Amino acid sequence: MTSSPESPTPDPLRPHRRWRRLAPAGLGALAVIATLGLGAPSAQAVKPGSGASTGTGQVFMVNPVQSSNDQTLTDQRDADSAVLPSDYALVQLRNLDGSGYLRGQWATVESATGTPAFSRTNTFVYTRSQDQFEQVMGYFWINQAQEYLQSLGFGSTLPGIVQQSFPVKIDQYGGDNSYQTDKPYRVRLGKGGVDDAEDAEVIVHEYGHAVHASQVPGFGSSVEAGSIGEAWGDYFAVSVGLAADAQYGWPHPAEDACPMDWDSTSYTRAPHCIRRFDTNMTVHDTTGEVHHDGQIWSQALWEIRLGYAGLGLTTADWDTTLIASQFDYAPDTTFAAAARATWAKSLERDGAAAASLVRARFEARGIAF
Ligand SMILES: [Ca+2]
Ligand SMILES: [Ca+2]
Ligand SMILES: [Ca+2]
Ligand SMILES: [Zn+2]
Repeated sequence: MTSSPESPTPDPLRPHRRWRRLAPAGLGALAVIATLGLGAPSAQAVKPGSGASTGTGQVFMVNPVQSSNDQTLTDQRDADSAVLPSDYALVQLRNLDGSGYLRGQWATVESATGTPAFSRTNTFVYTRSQDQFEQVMGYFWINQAQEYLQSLGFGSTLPGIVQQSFPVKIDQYGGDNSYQTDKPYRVRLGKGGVDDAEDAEVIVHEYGHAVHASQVPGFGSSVEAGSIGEAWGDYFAVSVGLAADAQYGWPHPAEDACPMDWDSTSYTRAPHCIRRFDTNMTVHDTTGEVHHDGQIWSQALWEIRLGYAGLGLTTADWDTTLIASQFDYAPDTTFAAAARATWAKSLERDGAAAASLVRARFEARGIAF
């Protein structure tokens, strides 16, 4: 469906309000935009952009399966009716550059599908059938992931990670598979099945690859390093989503340890998770396929997260330690070498009990060092 960026969408900040916009003194007739009888003003040529760094967007609360635990939801060819109004939330958009487009300090949306979203009031409220909805998801969730890293100290007390505006391209390309390329940094989000950018865990997974590439240029040049990359992307996606659920008070009745609950409705049986953190696979179960083998690593990451809570530490403590340790991974690391680096960082930052937990959870996966 086509839509102009601002017209058919109700403006949540000004419900039911109709007004005549008057020209600033001296600008003359060109700047008079009469909107009487219409919901919102049309584009104004004289003063593009809002000049403001914050705005309002409508997004999914990670994804509609995570926020509802309705495992019967399906794409229905991108129909608005496939989800409920309660699956959406209005959020503040931050760090915008004031251009009126979804561009900012940490994310730049470069959509190849649909008109680029634009608002002079930085108000970006769309529903899933509109291409601009995915643009808003891309902007919000990349910024959210970067803010999460910063909340842990990366960029202040610890080295910064992906210290640039990250290009997010939403493509029509066919396969149901997003990917990230690190030269130049960019994530492409496809539109196979459920549109990839309708699931925050797809977006943040891809950004997770950029995190590794930023920490260790060229990371992922062995099968085990590539598997760690996929595992980290899944873990980071879930962790950022759960942190957002806590930050905004969003419901998350679905299973926590489940990446991409919504995107995977197109290709999994319920409960829908693209991969799992409880396969109990060990290094004896590797196939050489990085997404498959990554589930060995991601299970350890998840179990350490749970174990930290039992030690009176927080998920933020674990995520900080894990991410800090990733600076010490070689581009072609082995599971064992990376596990040892993670153990050493946990000993340094969180003490002996945490370090022995880290060692035990990796050993349970057959990763000994
Ligand atoms: Ca869509
Ligand atoms: Ca998809
Ligand atoms: Ca999830
Ligand atoms: Zn990946």
